[in-house]
This record gives sequence, C-alpha cells and structure tokens, in this order.
Amino acid sequence: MEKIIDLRSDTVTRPSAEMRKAMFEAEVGDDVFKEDPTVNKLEKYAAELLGKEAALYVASGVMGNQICLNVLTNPGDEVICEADSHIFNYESGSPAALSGIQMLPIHGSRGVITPAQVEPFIRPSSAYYMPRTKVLEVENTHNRAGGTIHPIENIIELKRLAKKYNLYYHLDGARIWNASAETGVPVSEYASHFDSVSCCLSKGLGAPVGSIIAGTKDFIKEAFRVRKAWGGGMRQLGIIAAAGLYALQNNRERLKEDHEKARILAKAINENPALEIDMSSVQTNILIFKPLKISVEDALKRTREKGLLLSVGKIDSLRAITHLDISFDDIEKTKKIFEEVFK
Ligand code: TLP
Repeated sequence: MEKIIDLRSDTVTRPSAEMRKAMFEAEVGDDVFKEDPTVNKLEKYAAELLGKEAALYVASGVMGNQICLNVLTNPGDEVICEADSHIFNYESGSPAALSGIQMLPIHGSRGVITPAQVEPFIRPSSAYYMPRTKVLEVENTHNRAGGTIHPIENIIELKRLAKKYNLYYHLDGARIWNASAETGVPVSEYASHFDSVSCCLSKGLGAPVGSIIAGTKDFIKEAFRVRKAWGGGMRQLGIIAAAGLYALQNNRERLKEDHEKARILAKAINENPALEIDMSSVQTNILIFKPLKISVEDALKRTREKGLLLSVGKIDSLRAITHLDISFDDIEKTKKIFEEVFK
C-alpha cells in the first residue's frame, strides 16, 4: 500500500525504534511521590536546557499553558495575547473555564505584537472596576501565523513593558525548539526573558506525548499542586517521560531539516498560480496557504484521495507541516499531488 503523506501536524509522528527502546528500558517509580527517576531526570534536564530553576512534565501543551496561567493569575484577571494565538483560539476556552480569567487578544503582524500596540491595552491599576491585566503572553514559533519566529529584540522589549507594569510574562513555546534551531538563539536565551514557559515534546521533537513547563522553584511547586488538582498526577510516568528525554537529547538539531523541506514545498506553492502563500511567513516547518480556485474543503478531500493529508490553517487556508516522519521524497510526491489538484 502507498504510504500516506501526513502533513496535518507535527504531532502525528510515531516513536522511533530507539525512542521505544528508551521507553522500554526506563526506570520508573511513583511520580506523585516524585519518585520516578526518569521523570526527575527529564525535569532536571529540561530545566537546565531552558535555564530555569525547575521544570514539570505535564500531559500536553494545553495543560502546560493553562497551568501556567492558573498559577500566575486570580479569577477576574486579564491576559494579553496575540489574536491568532493558540491559547486564545485552540484551548477550548480554558482560561475562562479553568481559571476564571479573560483574554485580551490584540491583532499582530505574523504573530508578533509590539510594545506600542500593547501598552494602551494595559489597564490602569487604579481602575478597580476593570479587570486586572496580569499576564502578557507570546507564542514562539507562532502556529497560526505560519510557524513564524518572534524576533528576540521584540521579546526583550515586551519584557521591559511587562516589568514596567508588573505583569507576568508567559511563553507558549510549544515549538521553541524550531525557533532556536533556525535562529541559533539558545532556548535558554529565549526562556530567560519569561516568568513561565511551556514547551512541547510531542511536536517536532517526535515524542508520543508530553510537555514541559518551567519557571522558578516556587512557581513549579504551585504548578505541581495545580497539575494534581486537575487530574494530571500520573504514576509510573517514566515510561513516557523516557521518550520525552530521548526527544530532547536527540531530535532538536535535526529540526533544521524540517525547515528546509518546508521551504522546498513553499517554493512550489508560491510558483503555482492556483495557490497563494506569504513567503515571508515561511520561517520554520509550518506552511499556511490559500487555494484560489477550489474551496478549502474540496482541497482537503482531493488531496486525501491522492494519499496526502493536510489540515485547516484558518477558515480560508490550508496548513501543511513538515516533521520527522516526512522525507525529501515525500516532499517531491507532495509537489506532484499539488500540481494535479491545484491547477
Ligand atoms: N497545536 C496543534 C493543534 O492544537 C492546532 C497543532 O496541530 O498544531 N501551543 C501551540 C502553539 C500549539 O500549536 C499547540 C498544539 C499547543 C500549544 C497545544 O499542545 P497540545 O496539543 O499538546 O495540547
């Protein structure tokens, strides 16, 4: 049977034989008692990599972001984010449902909001009748903007603004590894500017499950409590944490290859008059592009019939993501399918 080329997300990867071996051999204990040696090793390794005092292994990116927001806020508080951010669009309304807080989305450019845009939206602390602005959030790389990298200079300027107004600063770094692999800016440099960070092990890094959150010791102590309260206290967790550790140790460098594959595909999309892509958004492994002659629905159906899976970027656009189970040959096949479907 022909291989299905699955470009829906970088979450669709399957653990490699080496990763499964690491899982099979993992030493385990009860993590609710903090006695799982593999989880402890993963958390220590991740904290060091991110340059933070402590880290916590959590079930997913959503859980990571939401625990961070919960720890940093009180009910009634407000969180400023970019309008296309994951935290605002794709987390099932959890800020309101789980923490009783509201989001204030600001339209940015390629996922980036500037201090000049943000400052007017910070609520005056004297206005007791307004929500309290408590957190400023940044997503890097930015999923819905097409995997765009948040420039480090702007990250630093936003931090200055956050500190000026006593706001916490949170990073949704689900794909911070991609940003770092592409720019050469170490993940610890990115993370150093934030009070809390959340990063996924189950996207480009190829682990089957899990995310890491990191911050100060006190922050992680509280996060540990919230994780348990939300049913995220897991037991012999080392079995899956071993995959996360393997992913962090072995699969970060190779992300550049995913970016190269995305660029090859982006070039073909750009040259196809039946497709539209903003080439300046092509920076890492995510491509967001529009079919000009058929609907998004039709495009999904027709590519699927040819063994190619895509997802929806925004209502009017398609999304293709390269990842470690996609070869250069798959990219060539994808280009051919695009020529047949989009003409
Ligand atoms: N993104 C998924 C979908 O939810 C859209 C994907 O296929 O890209 N932050 C960012 C920036 C993300 O892209 C995602 C997942 C998450 C957080 C949440 O991670 P999970 O799915 O592990 O909860």
